[in-house]
Amino acid sequence: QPLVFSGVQPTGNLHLGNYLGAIRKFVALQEKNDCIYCVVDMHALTAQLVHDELKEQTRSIAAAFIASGIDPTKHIVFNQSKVAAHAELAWIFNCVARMGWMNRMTQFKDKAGKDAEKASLGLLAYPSLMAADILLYRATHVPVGDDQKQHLELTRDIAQKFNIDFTAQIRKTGKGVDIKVGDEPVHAYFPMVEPLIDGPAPRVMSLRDGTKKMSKSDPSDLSRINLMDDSETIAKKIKKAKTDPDGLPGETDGLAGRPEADNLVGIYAALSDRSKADVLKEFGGQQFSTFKPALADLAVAVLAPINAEMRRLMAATDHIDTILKEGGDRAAARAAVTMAEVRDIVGFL
Ligand code: AQP
Repeated sequence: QPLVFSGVQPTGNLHLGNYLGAIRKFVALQEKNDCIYCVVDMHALTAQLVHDELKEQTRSIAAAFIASGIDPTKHIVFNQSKVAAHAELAWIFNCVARMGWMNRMTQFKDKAGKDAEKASLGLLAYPSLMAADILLYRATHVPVGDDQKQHLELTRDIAQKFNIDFTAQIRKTGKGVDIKVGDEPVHAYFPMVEPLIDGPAPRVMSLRDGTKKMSKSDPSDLSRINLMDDSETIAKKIKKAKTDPDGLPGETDGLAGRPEADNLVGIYAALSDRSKADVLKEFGGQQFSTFKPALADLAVAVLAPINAEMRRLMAATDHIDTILKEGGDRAAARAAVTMAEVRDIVGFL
């Protein structure tokens, strides 16, 4: 039975990269799948420990989910800290995962900066908590942007090592399935999750530098389009976006070595649910001075209704708080089933 899980950190304003790389996919997946979407507030402490706006930002991510079209009555929307089992399973995974695996994570290296000794233990263990988020619900599919690929590989490594280390104990519970890892028979409890990364904009790049990903932490606000930007700001940012002097090519091959052009075409394609090739059929041969206003109109048409609905939802927070509370209760009930089995497998009395 496929189960979709993904999370977004309440660490600042959501931007177009978060929307196209993650939230838009969440919306599409809910049509045919059972989905759990989480505001990962425990992860947010790794970015900023003392955070006066954490509650507001948690609500605002939930508002973005709902304003984008996620139905919290059919699926589960909640904030991570409501379900303590995330931390409990993460502790077990801390004991399964190896230090070397964590030290190799490029996100840890980027965020820890030059003096990794001074980074928090939480930042190093971030992928272990992420593995717990996903595997607590025994999720099978995880829609994320391309930057999370390495963390999902680590989630698979943790699941695999747990399955191998505890295979005899899993067999006793009768809750696993027989698989082979190499030639070794393993009774697997946790599934191998599939990352869902594809699409025309799996990594939306900065509008100021096509080689850097669009990011909440970029000091230049012109580098990103925020979901809360008004229409004029969106148009201004796209107008100022860096481009090269050539016009748009007729085919995708012509985007090679042109990161800024590739990025803008990818954004257009993702926003209009088309392929890049299809977008270039329409705009190939034209100048950016023609393409940019069309892109700005499209971005405003998609984002303005989301922006307006987010503002409406944020004006009276009771509704959001109720959704998160009910979602948390439903998530906790599912998590309890996994944790009872995991405690038994591990040997906790
Ligand atoms: N630029 C991006 N393109 C495509 N997808 C992206 N995601 C983030 N940036 C891009 C995806 O958004 C989801 C939620 O991300 P997160 O809340 O875990 O935050 P993050 O990856 O740390 O996002 P930021 O904005 O880039 O923050 P900083 O500046 O702190 O690094 C994930 O699925 C992610 O892949």
